[in-house]
Amino acid sequence: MREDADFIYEQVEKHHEWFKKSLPMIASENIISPMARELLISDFHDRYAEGSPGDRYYQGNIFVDEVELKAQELASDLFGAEYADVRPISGTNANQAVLMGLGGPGKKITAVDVSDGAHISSAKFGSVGFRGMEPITYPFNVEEMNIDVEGTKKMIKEEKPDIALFGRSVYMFPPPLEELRDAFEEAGCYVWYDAAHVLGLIAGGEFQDPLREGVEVMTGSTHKTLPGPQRGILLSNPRDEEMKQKLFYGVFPGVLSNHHLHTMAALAVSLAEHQEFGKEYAKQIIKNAKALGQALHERDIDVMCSHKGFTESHTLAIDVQEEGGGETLVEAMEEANMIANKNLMPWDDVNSAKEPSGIRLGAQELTRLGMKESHMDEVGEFIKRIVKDDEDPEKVKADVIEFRNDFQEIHYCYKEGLPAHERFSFLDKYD
Ligand code: DSN
Repeated sequence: MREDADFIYEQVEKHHEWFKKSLPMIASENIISPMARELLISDFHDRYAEGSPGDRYYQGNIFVDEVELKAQELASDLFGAEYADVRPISGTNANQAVLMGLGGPGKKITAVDVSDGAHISSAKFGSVGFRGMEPITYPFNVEEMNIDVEGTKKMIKEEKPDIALFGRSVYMFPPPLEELRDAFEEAGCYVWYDAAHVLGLIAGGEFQDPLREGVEVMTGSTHKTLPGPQRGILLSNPRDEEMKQKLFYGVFPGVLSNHHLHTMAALAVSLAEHQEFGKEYAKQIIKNAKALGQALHERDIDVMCSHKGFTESHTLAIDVQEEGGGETLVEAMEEANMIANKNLMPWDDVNSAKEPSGIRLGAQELTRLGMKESHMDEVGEFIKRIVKDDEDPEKVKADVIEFRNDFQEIHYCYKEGLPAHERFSFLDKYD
């Protein structure tokens, strides 16, 4: 019914209005650029393209092929990868493709534990389990918020996994890939890195460079620190042709048929933009995350890893068990127009995911809106007023709205300066 359709539009409008007035700090999100966003409503959305450029199962892909080839070229270039597959439609989908190609029942995989910040797709109850495998989890050093080097080295040597998987969703510090290199070589395992959270930092040259540190296949979603469309990517410097073929067929027909062509076009534009603006953007994200960590720490909030500058990425992990736990506090923050998520901390049982003791914060979207280190102090004060002072969220919200008023435009992209949460202008034509 028409009223139902109108209802949906109303909700989206309200959502835009709300986000215009909020501080978005979910570490896995970002705002797509105006040029890339425009492509999401193109005719590419309405088409199918199975297979790969020049080898399709549908007609009508002449220009789609050009875009896919360009996206592959941009991705290869940006990440120094011999092989780039831009077809996965999400990070989890890219992970499933690797598991389809390289994994399988009876194969051994080592991975980070979910409580230690791994993504659910690397868990037994996620994609790894779905492929009939059970991850053996790395020993973890809570002080350092990273996997334990010596323990992991020993474990890889003893277990001799088929695949060693790295990467996390609470990702402050790079895993010690170089230190583990001998162990990988001895085990002969495939080394796989889920870069979703830090993809834009890697591309900007501001995190580690996994494909030069022993990693053979890297996956990721493309809408976090790489501020593209909601989509995935698979990048590899494969050890041989057989590995490349396994990855290729792992994607199609392994885990997808069509691959959502409008978001692929948007991804290509986002990659081009990141080539130009990625370095500067990545640098500022990290500076802002560190500054936010410092601002919270000075306000007596327990940000993990104060002894090592809180983070080397966009992410901060905060222990709020004393202040009421993650669930209660992110709800109060939301009432004050600060959007963050509750998160498991290493000491939490995975079954307490709904009521964990931590909060995860990301600085990538605040940075995209033009904020710098000095603004992080103000953001820290807003958070403190909720977390420490238990102030009425309505009062904090009024101040958040006023503060956010100065940050309405998108940066680090072509057509920089356009509004971040405007109503889509094209809709007016169809009223
Ligand atoms: N679950 C997402 C995150 O927030 O990290 C990644 O898919």
